[in-house]
Amino acid sequence: MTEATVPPAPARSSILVVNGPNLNLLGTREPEKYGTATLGDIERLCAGAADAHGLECDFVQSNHEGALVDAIHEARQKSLGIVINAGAYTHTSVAIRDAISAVELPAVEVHITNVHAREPFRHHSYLSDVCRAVIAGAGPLGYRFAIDYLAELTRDRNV
Ligand code: DHK
Repeated sequence: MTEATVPPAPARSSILVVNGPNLNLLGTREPEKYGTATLGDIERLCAGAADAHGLECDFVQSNHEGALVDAIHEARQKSLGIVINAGAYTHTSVAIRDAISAVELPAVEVHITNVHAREPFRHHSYLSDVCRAVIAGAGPLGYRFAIDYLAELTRDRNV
């Protein structure tokens, strides 16, 4: 088959939304900091935001670092981008950082709280400089902003 007759690969239409440790407890976890929205509420928010752009979301939440790395690797073949709240692994995980770098997909780091207004150990992120954008302190809306950004970034692009 000549190059001219090779059909174009179908455009990717799915964003991977990754949530790390303890985010399964949203809704009841320190609501004065994290609010009362559950992880299910946030996933519905993400799905609605993606749908408005003609996109879909895949979701993963795990309390285990390796499971998050595996999920990021799987995105390489099927996702157009990654939204990631790695929870506490944000501040500790070279492995998650390296996974984001390795898959070469645009990623957005999200935090529900403003980590820069919290304890000093939350001010450093291993992920920020390998992500295209960082959103912190906007609550669950941060996930929606991240999806809007990725949709705009990848519009008309077969990533
Ligand atoms: C969530 C966590 O679980 C913390 O470990 C981070 C982040 C902040 C958030 O604000 O969503 O430090």
